[in-house]
Amino acid sequence: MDTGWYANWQHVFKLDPDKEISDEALDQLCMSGTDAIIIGGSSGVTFDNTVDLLARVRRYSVDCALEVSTMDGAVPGFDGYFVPFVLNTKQADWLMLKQLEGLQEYGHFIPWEMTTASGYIVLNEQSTAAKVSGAEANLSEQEILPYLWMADRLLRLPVVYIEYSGTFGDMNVLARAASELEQAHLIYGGGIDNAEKAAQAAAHAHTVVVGNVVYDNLKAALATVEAVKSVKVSKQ
Ligand code: 1GP
Repeated sequence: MDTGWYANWQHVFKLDPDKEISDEALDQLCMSGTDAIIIGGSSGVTFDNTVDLLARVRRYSVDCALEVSTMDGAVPGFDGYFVPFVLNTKQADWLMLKQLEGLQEYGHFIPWEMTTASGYIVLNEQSTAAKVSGAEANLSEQEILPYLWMADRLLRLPVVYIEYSGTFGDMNVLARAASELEQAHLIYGGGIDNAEKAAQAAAHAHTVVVGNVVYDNLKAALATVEAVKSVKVSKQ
């Protein structure tokens, strides 16, 4: 059974602390009925811009989690913390070494009960996430399977994150991931810019993450909440 603090999250907006967002837009996102806001980004994340965005989201009752990708951006006071491990890279930094550095520095202060390792499989070669982490993103469905087994069955990671950041992913791959996982919570993110795509991802993933479209088309971003929720209701 999925018992993580994020277990009931079906829809999440991911906000980048390095990007501007108006109070009006943030109000609509936080009041949209989404289950949570995740704060995280692949570049330009600092303590100051992370604290600032957390404080603004804290005016609302919506849950707020941090995706910890840099030491600078490690900020206390969130409802939960995801620590990403990029599985499909050969760069040890992103596999384990940066995370280890974090523990060496802040290990005594970590709220373990709300801190969760998420195994990322990064599948868009063009994304900043892929470039920064050196991910070998050009993988076929067959090639992805060992990563899923590694994450879910060998390492028993609580979360597997299928990350297509910036482009809408292959839903056959996502469906396959959903059917292969035995215990991990499946998160999907990437290229969701309308209700239809959100619904497609929600058919397979436990949690659907909506990122960039928030900055490009707020109305379309808001429509993804209802789309995800109705797929989940119809699956019950
Ligand atoms: C990024 O998975 C998220 O980490 C969301 O991706 O920005 O493409 O929606 P998009």
